[in-house]
Amino acid sequence: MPYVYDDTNIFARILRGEIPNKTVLETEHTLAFADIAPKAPVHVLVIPKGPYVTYDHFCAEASAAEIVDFARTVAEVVKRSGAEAHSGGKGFRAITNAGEHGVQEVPHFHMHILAGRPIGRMIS
Ligand code: DGP
Repeated sequence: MPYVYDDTNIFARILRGEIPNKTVLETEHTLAFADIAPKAPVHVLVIPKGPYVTYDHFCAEASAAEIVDFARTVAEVVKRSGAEAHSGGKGFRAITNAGEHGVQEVPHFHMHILAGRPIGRMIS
């Protein structure tokens, strides 16, 4: 089944400027902004500007330029938060939820960057 992107989702509306956001970083293909309900001292959402529903959709159909831009934006968000797992930072978690079993609420691919306190985990 093809991926079907619903452009009425809240992050599409943020990208169109219809809803305000606290932007952390913006590049040609990617937007990073503060989560509205932060679960940690650092809780940033990183999203591609293109219409991708889930991580696998993004990896399968985004251009190389979009994928590299996204990955580099994640790295820059981590660096700016001071949470690098090297050079003195205490680390972070990068989480992406997909679909019903992945408990995804907003159907526009996003990666949560959580840091600033020990972040619990469900798998070991
Ligand atoms: P997920 O379950 O992975 O789909 O998480 C969606 C996240 O999006 C959740 O942590 C709350 C956040 N969120 C929902 N609506 C808004 C909004 O309007 N603005 C911002 N900044 N974040 C939102």
